Amino acid sequence: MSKKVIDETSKFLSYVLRHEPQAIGLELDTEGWGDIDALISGAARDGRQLSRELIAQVVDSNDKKRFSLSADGQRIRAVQGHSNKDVHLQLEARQPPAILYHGTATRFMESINEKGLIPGSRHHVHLSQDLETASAVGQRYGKVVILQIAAQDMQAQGFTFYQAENGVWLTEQVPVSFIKPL
Ligand code: HQG
Repeated sequence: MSKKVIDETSKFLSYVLRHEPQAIGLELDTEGWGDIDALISGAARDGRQLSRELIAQVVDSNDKKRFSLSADGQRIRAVQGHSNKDVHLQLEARQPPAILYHGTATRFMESINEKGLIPGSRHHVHLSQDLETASAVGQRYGKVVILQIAAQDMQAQGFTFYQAENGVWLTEQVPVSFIKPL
């Protein structure tokens, strides 16, 4: 399958599995799992040709491991990034490294300096362990600023951290006092 088809399918799967399953009449359970046959038939009604092979290829080749398959191979979910209100991943709290990074754009800094980091439409604020990822995330929105987050200090103050299956760190919000531009 061409890279173009794989990339387009990955974007489509992100859209339905994170945000709008109802757009193709797909039901997700609270853990975000959707039935692959229902996904394929829902997508077909929307004029999009998927197959189990294509889906498996997207899951395997995905640079950020955005999706996972159930052990029986019948279901698929996005591992982070959700905004859908019916999905509530039961993630285990984990101890974060001392510092985590968040890449954002300069134009958001005035508001971030006032309110801290907030999740926006997603369920969590997304943080990464490495600068490269943070930089790539920030670039999507404009001129990049990398923020250092004092994650262990936050945890000591009672904030909870989670790690998605693909390594992305998640927390509900980051108050201004724990944020320092790199
Ligand atoms: C910003 C991608 C103003 C925040 C990435 C970000 C990630 C504020 C934007 C995942 C703010 C939200 C998530 C405040 C935060 N005022 N702006 N108080 N607080 N923001 O896309 O973190 O490639 O929802 O800095 O890799 O950029 O799609 O979050 O710029 O893991 O798999 O509001 O999405 O993954 O944007 O990215 P997003 P994000 P995928």
